[in-house]
Amino acid sequence: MSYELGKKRVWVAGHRGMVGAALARRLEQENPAEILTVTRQEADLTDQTATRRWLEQARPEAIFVSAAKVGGILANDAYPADFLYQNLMIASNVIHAAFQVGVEKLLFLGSSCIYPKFADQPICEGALLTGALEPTNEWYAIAKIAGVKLCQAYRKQHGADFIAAMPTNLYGPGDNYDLKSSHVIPALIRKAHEARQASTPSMEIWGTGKPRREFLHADDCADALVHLMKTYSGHEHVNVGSGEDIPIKTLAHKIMNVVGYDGELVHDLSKPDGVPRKLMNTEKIRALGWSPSINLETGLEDAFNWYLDHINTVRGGT
Ligand code: GFB
Repeated sequence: MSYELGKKRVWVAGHRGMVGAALARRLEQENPAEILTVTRQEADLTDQTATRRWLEQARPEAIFVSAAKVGGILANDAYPADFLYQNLMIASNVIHAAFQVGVEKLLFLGSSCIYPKFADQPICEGALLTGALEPTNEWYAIAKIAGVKLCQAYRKQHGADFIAAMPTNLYGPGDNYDLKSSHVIPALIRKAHEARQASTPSMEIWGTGKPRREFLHADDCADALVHLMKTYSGHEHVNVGSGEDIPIKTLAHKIMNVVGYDGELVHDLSKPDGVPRKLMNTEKIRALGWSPSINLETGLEDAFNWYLDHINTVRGGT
């Protein structure tokens, strides 16, 4: 199948987030009639009436649901109600209202944390709901699983062309650099930079450094999502990843190298490790003709340069 975005009215829900902003940049190449955006002040997507009103007025033909409350391992663990409630509401409100106003195609973004904590590696799409979740992020995962299931339910009951993608851990321009709520890459970029600036002999990483993670640059992710929108229409969600993972300790050394900091690593073992490993099987999206183009080293340099350019304005910036 081929769904062309050219001349369409496309809404990027969550355009101020890292993925939404990358999507808005990437979509320009498709020559859509219009890329629609709305701020939280104009339409709070956790509010059913406001969401419906916005969709009735904006009338998009295609929607990327990249709006979500996101955060790193500690934020997920510390604010379970916020992560569960806000993400459930956004998914329910946007997907239901999209059906009501007759949107042609919708792509919902999940996350690799929806898979069981001890899933076989690399994780196939079919591993969903086959085991217990990782406790630190089960709240976020449950909301994202509900979003995937909503897409499947509207497809099954009403024939709506709603699909879901499951991105791995993402990083890139526009990331969150607040040390309490960020993911590991922005946290370590900031810590290494500040340690270098202050000539501190060591910098801290959380946990043992042994967990392995797969990382994908936000621009690669946006490219994959546009590709899926154009080429995929099916019940099952699709994994979006780089196909490679590395231990956190190795990642830390790569980041120190990019930043130019050569101090020691100190482990804060009071912080959680989370899932031991979550490498996704990406055969399905590769068979659809997509593969990533930004390797981790280049991507980390890009993220660091973005951080330096925005150091006074980034969320959680110094
Ligand atoms: O990126 P991160 O917060 O997310 O942590 P998760 C990844 C790993 O890096 C964990 C370790 O093992 C952390 O303990 N780590 C080391 C650090 N130093 C740091 C640090 O300074 N900051 C952070 N944040 N981590 C999230 C989920 O899990 O992944 C979300 O909680 C979502 O639901 C997201 O799925 C993609 O990969 O552990």
